[in-house]
Amino acid sequence: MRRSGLILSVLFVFLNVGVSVGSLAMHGHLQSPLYPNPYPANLHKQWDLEVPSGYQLQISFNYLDIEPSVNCYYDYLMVLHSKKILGKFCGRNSTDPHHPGNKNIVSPSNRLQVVFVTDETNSENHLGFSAFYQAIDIDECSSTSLDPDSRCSQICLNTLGSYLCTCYHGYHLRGDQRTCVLDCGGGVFKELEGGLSSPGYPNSAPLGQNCLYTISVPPGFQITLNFSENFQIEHIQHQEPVCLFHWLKVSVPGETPKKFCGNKSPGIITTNSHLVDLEFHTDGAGESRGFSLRYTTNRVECKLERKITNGKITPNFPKYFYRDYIYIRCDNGYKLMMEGKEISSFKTMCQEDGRWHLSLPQCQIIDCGEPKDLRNGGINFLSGSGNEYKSVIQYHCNEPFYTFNQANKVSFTCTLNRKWKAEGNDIEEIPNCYPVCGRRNVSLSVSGRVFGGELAEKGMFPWQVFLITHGRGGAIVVGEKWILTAAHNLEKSSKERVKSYVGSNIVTELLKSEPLPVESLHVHPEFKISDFNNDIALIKLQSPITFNENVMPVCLPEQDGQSGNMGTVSGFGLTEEQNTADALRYVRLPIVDQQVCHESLNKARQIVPNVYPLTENMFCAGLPEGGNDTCRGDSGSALVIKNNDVFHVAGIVSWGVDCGKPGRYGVYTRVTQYTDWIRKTMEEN
Ligand SMILES: *[C@@H]1O[C@H](CO)[C@@H](O)[C@H](O)[C@H]1NC(C)=O
Ligand SMILES: *[C@@H]1O[C@H](CO)[C@@H](O)[C@H](O)[C@H]1NC(C)=O
Ligand SMILES: *[C@@H]1O[C@H](CO)[C@@H](O)[C@H](O)[C@H]1NC(C)=O
Ligand SMILES: CC(=O)N[C@H]1CO[C@H](CO)[C@@H](O)[C@@H]1O
Repeated sequence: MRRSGLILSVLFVFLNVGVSVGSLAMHGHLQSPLYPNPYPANLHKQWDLEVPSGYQLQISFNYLDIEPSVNCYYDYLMVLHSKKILGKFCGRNSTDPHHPGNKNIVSPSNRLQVVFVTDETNSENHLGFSAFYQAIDIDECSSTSLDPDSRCSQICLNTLGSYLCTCYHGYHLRGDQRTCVLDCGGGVFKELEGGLSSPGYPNSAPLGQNCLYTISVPPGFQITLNFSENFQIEHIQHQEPVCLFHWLKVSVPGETPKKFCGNKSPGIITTNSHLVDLEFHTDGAGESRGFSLRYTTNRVECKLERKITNGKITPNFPKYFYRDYIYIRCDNGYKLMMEGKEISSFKTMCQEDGRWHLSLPQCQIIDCGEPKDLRNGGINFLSGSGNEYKSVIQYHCNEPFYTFNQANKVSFTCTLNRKWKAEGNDIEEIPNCYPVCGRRNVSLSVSGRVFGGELAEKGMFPWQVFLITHGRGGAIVVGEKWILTAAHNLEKSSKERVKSYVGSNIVTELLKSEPLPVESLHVHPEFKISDFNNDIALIKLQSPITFNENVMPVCLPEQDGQSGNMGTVSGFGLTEEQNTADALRYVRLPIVDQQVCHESLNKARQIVPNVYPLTENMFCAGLPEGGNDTCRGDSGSALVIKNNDVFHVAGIVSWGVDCGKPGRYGVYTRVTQYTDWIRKTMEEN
């Protein structure tokens, strides 16, 4: 507004000049009549000179020769302005006291009258005068001719033909183009700190003002106002509202504006905002000296809503402000978790709204996950829990049915790399639990001194299998998936027809359970039904048996049974001839010398033709007096020998001539001949 006002006034002046130039000359020439010849007598001639307004008229003489006389009494040239004589001239040259010389005469305005008067003679032939006049610019600013109502109140600028008024800093020119009033100042303050005050402060503020100031700094900064002590805004006593005519209103977005007046400085106002509007208002009366303030800003603070346990915040400052970054790292053994998910690193920035752009994560203890299951074994925590860092676990096998190989470590620790590590060992593989063979988990009520068909107690022969193929037979558990039997039991049988039952001594109970599903049959390749040589076969099960006190494997033999050694044979066929048993029975029988057995069989061959030849793959067991023996239905069952409390399968019930007759012995497959074949078959299948 103020600037455009200035431009308007300049245009206005130019307009005046333009008009004047059109009708009035800027300069002119005048001379005495007849010049350059002597002037006539009895003259009274007047020139009314005028130049455009806004200029002064200046006249200068380039020649003047008028009869000299005291006070130019006879002839003279007179210059007047509004009847006021500016000069009266006569004389021949500048030595004459009334001669104008080189002096210019300037009119106070744009007009001038020149009068030339002569008396009745010009006897000395004076030539008269020649003069120029021109418009010269008035210095209105220094001129005292301007009437007081036209003078500039502050700064006057002289211009060609006119003048301009302007104001000191902090003031602006009013509509009269002449007087200056105080500026409201300010407008928008964008610096992070600064000051502002009401117009005229600390002198009286102009009346009828409504000055607006806005402090606007970037979001993320908060403005604090610090009002100076010297504060005075008109305050009408006992008038409600108190700040009725003059006031300072402070507005912060989202809050009710506050009005201030009176003599008490508001002091410090913490706005918590990056935008503050101030309105200073005066009406047409009263007096206020106003206010002055300095404002400062500080960055918004982001608070840490909680401590980080088991972790570190960097950098570590007492407070964090807008644009600060923090990093969080967890202590060794802890991991960064955010919203239930693990993150690899964490960094967050304090935002302009005083919040972190990401909320703080947790440091959670690392864990190694569930340790691997140990088949036929279990895990105990030696220390720690939840699979957490530094927990120590110990594997154990389900004793007494399974056991580790001695070399294996059984303790594992949850390490920093989140893996279970065996102590003092780089191996992460867990050990295996191997079945314990040749043991029984029963305390027998009798010492087993009785020979012959005794009923077996529960768990006494846990390796005993009840086998049904084309008929009833027996078999021997030798591994988790392996059953040993006589080859002739599987003669003309398919794996589907082979039904194996374990876990009880009672046939009717066994038959209530599901038979063990068979995967494959492995009859010794050199078995011949014609001579019963190599009467040995393996049955592979589809899934491993879990051993317990009722089912356990027997050990394979390390060495041959010597003649005279006592063996024990169990079986479901072991009773008087022709009768099959419901309960498992057993007999203890001595191993018979191979030569004695030969002879026994030779004798039998005299009565019974086609008695099979006795080979080195067979041995005999039994009592010379007969009575207690194995018989049909026992085929495939084990003859075991106990050695250091461990039972080994020495023989498989194979064949015999009659059952329980004196001088006759049962014939058994000599298992020591086949341990390599058994191990190879089990490894390869
Ligand atoms: C407020 O201003 C006064 C004087 O200008 C100064 O002494 C004082 O320290 C300031 N207060 C704050 C909090 O800035
Ligand atoms: C049988 O096994 C259990 C553990 O399952 C054991 O406590 C018990 O002593 C064992 N008994 C015999 C006679 O070995
Ligand atoms: C055969 O076993 C029975 C027990 O069932 C026993 O009484 C008998 O003495 C045994 N016979 C011989 C000859 O050892
Ligand atoms: C310089 C000059 O011309 N001076 C003359 C002025 O007039 C007087 C007579 O009035 C002469 O005597 C001067 O010589």
